Amino acid sequence: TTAPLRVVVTGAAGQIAYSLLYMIAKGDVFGPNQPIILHLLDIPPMMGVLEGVVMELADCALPLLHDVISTDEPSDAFRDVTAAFLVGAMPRKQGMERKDLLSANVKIFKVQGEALNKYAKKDVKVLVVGNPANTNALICAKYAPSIPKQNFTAMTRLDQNRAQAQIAERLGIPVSQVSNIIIWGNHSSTQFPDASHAVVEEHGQTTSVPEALQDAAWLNSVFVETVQKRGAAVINARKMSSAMSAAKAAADHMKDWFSGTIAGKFVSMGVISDGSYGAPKDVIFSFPVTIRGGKWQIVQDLEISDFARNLLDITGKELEEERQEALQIIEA
Ligand code: NAX
Repeated sequence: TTAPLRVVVTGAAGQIAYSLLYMIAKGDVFGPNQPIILHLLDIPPMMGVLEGVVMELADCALPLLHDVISTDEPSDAFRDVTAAFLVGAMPRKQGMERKDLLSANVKIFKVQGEALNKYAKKDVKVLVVGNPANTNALICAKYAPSIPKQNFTAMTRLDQNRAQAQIAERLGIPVSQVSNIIIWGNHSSTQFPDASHAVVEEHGQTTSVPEALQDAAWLNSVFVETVQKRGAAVINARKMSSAMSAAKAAADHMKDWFSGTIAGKFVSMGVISDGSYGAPKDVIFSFPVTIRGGKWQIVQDLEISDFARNLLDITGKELEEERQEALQIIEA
């Protein structure tokens, strides 16, 4: 029998976690044969709510879920974990700017980086969902020097999934037939959703998305803006930020990281930048990656148009600014 895997979810009393915990506990991420011990972290005022979540997890009667530890202590939450979903943060409210979030959240991710450094497995895979996700991941890595920087990632998979859905809808085909869409840069309104290397597969035939669409104007304007502003559109409609879709994206991200990508396919993840594609170094930048043996690699040698170059530079610059602001907050 397989030994259970310890998986921590922070913000476990929140709305993304409410969907995500079920996905993890029923085997969507680590497979149908991998037992799980869930570690749930939230803040002291949420312990009552968290107790309700623990009750519901028990009531799901899930065979893979061997144990649940719920706590407000990072030392218990991060002990011996192999995977970490860092969801807990202050969520963006209607009308709130991302920049306002930075100061509140940087401190959280410093504490959690230190706890990961001290208590987690040295090969722990960390996915930061809480915003500003890229910069939070960078801070977290900075305070966990005993864990490789490659093990800290930020979620842009929701943006990728949104982009995929937009393309599929435009072409009137199932989402499963669309792949290799890229999200470049920051998980913010400066992100660049790029379908120029994406492909459509139908009846064993592969066509590039630009060729299938025959509508460059739509791809460079409406498509980009729709994806960039999708989070705000969901908030406007639901009066709450994306939760079900965010949980699904987090599950997709971690599943691919642990089990690898299919030959010829890539996915987007915020990872520590080595300067590929002229992106700034040492920020968490979303790149197209392939994954094998639990290790990601940035896809190289994709052609970058002048249009793309400009947008890559804008989102890279924003990440450098966020890094600088975050470091100022920490040093103050
Ligand atoms: P909720 O407010 O429903 O839940 C957040 C939970 O985190 C709360 O229970 C809160 O008590 C807890 N929390 C706060 N500080 C904590 C700490 N120091 N340690 C542990 N737990 C803590 O927000 P939810 O809708 O679940 O969103 C969570 C985060 O995901 C937000 O920052 C949000 O902006 C971000 N998102 C990121 C996305 C991405 O693509 N990267 C998309 C969806 C989402 O907007």
